[in-house]
Amino acid sequence: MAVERLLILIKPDGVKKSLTGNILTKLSEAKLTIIGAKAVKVSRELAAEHYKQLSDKPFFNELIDYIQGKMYGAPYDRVFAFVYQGEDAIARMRRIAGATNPEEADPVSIRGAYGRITTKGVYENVVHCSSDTSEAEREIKLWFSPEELTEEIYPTKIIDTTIKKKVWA
Ligand code: DAT
Ligand code: MG
Repeated sequence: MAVERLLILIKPDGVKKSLTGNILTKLSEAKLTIIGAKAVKVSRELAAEHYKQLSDKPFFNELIDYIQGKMYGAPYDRVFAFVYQGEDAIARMRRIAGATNPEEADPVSIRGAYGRITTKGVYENVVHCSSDTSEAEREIKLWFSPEELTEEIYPTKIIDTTIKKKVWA
């Protein structure tokens, strides 16, 4: 079995329900290594790029509002993003996360235990979990820059830029 990486997001419903600790404890059963971690206020652009394969779905706009935490407002309008690495990481994490539809998910999985379907039909399923290695690579590169990860998992290059950058005053 190969070493894999994947993106995990604790979505705004998980943040609002104060489930971060419970979710990380449950995920630690997979015995993987965290190689990146941060809190993110999700822009509309990032949300749409993350879910671009679903852009033709009737629930797309609600999905974008949901991952941005629009309905929760500050201080819950954020996600916690993690990159995990280890043997067979994707299948192991998806098993712990549970099925996409929280009503169909194993009741002891994260989504089965903590997810719900809203009256608008949005699956509030608490976590995002990459579903295969190519999706994982796309998502990790979208959410993290090389210097935010402790390991160099994909090739990098050095470029000259004149971009203005915010630093501590
Ligand atoms: P997963 O998150 O399990 O990889 P996905 O990639 O197919 O599932 O969909 C992404 C998210 O979109 C999912 O976590 C919840 C939402 N979603 C998917 N199918 C849905 C549906 N039929 N109704 C409402 N929301 C849905
Ligand atoms: Mg998916």
